[in-house]
Amino acid sequence: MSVDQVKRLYESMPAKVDQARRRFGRPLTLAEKILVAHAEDFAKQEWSRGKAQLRLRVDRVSLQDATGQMALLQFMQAGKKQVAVPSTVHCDHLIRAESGAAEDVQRAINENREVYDFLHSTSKKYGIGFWKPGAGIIHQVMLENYAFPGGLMIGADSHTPNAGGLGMVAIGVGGADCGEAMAGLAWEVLDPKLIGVHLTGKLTGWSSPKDVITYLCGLLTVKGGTNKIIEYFGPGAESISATGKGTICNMGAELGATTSLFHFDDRMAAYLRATERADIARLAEQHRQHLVADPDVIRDPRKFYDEVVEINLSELEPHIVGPHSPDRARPISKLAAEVKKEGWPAGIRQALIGSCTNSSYEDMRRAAHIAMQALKAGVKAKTPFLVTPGSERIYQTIKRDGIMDTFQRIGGTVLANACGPCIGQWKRSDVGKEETNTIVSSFNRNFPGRNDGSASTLSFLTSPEIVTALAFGGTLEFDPVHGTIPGPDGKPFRFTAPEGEELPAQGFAGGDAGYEAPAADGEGVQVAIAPSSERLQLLQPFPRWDGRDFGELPILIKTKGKTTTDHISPAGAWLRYRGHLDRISDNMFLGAVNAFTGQAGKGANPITGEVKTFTQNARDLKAKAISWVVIGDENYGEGSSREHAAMSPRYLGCKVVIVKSFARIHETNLKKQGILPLTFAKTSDYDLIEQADRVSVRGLAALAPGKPVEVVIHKPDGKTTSIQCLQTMTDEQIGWFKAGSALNALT
Ligand code: MIC
Ligand code: SF4
Repeated sequence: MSVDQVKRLYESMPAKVDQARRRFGRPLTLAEKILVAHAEDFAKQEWSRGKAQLRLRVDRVSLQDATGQMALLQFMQAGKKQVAVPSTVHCDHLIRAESGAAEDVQRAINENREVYDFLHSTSKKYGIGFWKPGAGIIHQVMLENYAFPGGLMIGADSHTPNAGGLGMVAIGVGGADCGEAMAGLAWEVLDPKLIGVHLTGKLTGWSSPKDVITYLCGLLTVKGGTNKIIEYFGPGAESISATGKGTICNMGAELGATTSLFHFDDRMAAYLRATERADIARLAEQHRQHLVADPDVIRDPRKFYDEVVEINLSELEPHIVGPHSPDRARPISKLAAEVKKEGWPAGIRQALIGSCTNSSYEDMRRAAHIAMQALKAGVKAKTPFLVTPGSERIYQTIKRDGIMDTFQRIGGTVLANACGPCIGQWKRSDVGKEETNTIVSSFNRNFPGRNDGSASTLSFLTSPEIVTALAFGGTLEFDPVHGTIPGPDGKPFRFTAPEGEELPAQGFAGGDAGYEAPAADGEGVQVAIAPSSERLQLLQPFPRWDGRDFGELPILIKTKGKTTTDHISPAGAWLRYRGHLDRISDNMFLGAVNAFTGQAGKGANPITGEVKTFTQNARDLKAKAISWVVIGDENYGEGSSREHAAMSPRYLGCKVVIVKSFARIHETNLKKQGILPLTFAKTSDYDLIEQADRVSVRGLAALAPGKPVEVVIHKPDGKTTSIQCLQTMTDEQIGWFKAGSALNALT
């Protein structure tokens, strides 16, 4: 977005915000100001938190190479010549960490040539900016180049909210949402409730931005932010750098939040200037009052936010979360006791820093400060140490400033500027497949099987500086804040608290950032997909609803416990097939735990009784033209924005998903793909459903917003039980269901 467009947005804000203040009869929070300023039609729009469906005009769309393939395939079906809003594609997810930055990028280019060519040529053709493999992780690149205070962005990745660190409303969505916004349609989202987080005190010593969010994850849990925006404010916010704010907003995705953001302040202005956007910094300073909440909101937040959380940063202890869920939190000082009690292996096998959440200059500086202390004292790292910088800009800067050298001197490996081990793109050979082992990282997600494909790996998340110190302690029983480790002379060695400036004193290093602009006229650019490709497949429209109720459908799977998108559609090696719906559907539910047996990935075929993978069973049902249902637990579909977790079930015959509760992005993805998402009105009805049951859904022709749906459970002995289920579909979404998908409804 050009400076002129930002200027126009800011100039349009006072009148719109004023109109909203009059209509709502009260002052506004920052999130509300931004939403109001982006309403498609403020006057016609209904505003009601937690109820209304907002139609918004977004300023930007961001895509990465794994989810972006489907987003672009769907965009292409709309038949447009150019994208209607500024958009970029970032090649970051497909690079496997194996031997170090340069070799890994080259290998990725060779292995993924077909996909990169597709992304490159579609970008060129349709007016989309292209960030080459190795240029950086989407969210870090967005923060450095495109995010700006007061803007509204959507991105096909759940950690898009990273840009909230610069005061932007940035929301993770499925690829279909992106495709539609790029085709020029308004974008819809449930008017979110608002959580205000009031920050007082000051981050000092070992405490870091990561601890704000890991602490909050423990407090609010992985579903605590669902359909809510988290707005941070208060004097403590000033003690956090813009990139630190980014860390907090990024990992707000782990609360299921719609997004998170901070009010505009001088730290953001400083970051904008350091990343060569002084013009935007100046504009934001001129319009400062519209880029923060109204003074009355700050004075009396409880009146204007739905919930308020108080955090005194001066008292916040460093936290660590895990294993297996980001809300399993405790202060680092309490970890050793829990490790003993739970019998987790205390020895740390790998320590990893970086990722989109924690790879700023400040993060690297503070981690290097810890490493330097150990180097000076002659203490050796006890675990392998892997570093993923967030962008080429960070990579070049830490190289110039000797930080990379410090990491290498402690035996660390600097990997490509990419997702790598965070998303299972990690060739690890130090442990056996089923071996229970412990790793620590500064990443944001730790679902089973995520990093190295093994559900036996226990992954703990904390700040980069604590991860670095733990690499020297080699055990979860070491508390770097209070404890000591043996020095080379046998005497106890104690780390002092990390230090590190937030921005490089000499400015960021330059170099080839890895960006390629689209063609001025894309008309002649060819986008080719070989029919024999196993990586890319053109999409065929899903069939329309046939107008009939669903009668006695078998249950393909009833999941128990956490069913994240990593359980439904695992990543890692499967990232290879993200552009090929048929191929990727072979991974469907591989990680999901079968409630009837406790086993992951497998279940009895509802017709033949044979135990096979859920995909094999689904393909068998599909061949017999039998549709099926999914029964799920709480916060079903938590985590990633990948719509494959909705498309594969849809493609293999799923008609309805009935769960205790949904995560926001996944529920929308199901609606977009024409699957009926229902929740049990009475949560305990989940327990009524047994393996051999059949499920009917009645009254579909009368589907209407807010109207419950009757579901009938048929027992094998002929008995039936009728239960009530709820749905959250708007008129438009009911239209998608009837058309077979949102895309069918468009064309
Ligand atoms: C993730 O962190 O889980 C991912 C991989 O970035 C996903 C996107 C994907 O599955 O491609 C996300 O966060 O949405
Ligand atoms: Fe990549 Fe991990 Fe960030 Fe997702 S969370 S964008 S996989 S670095």
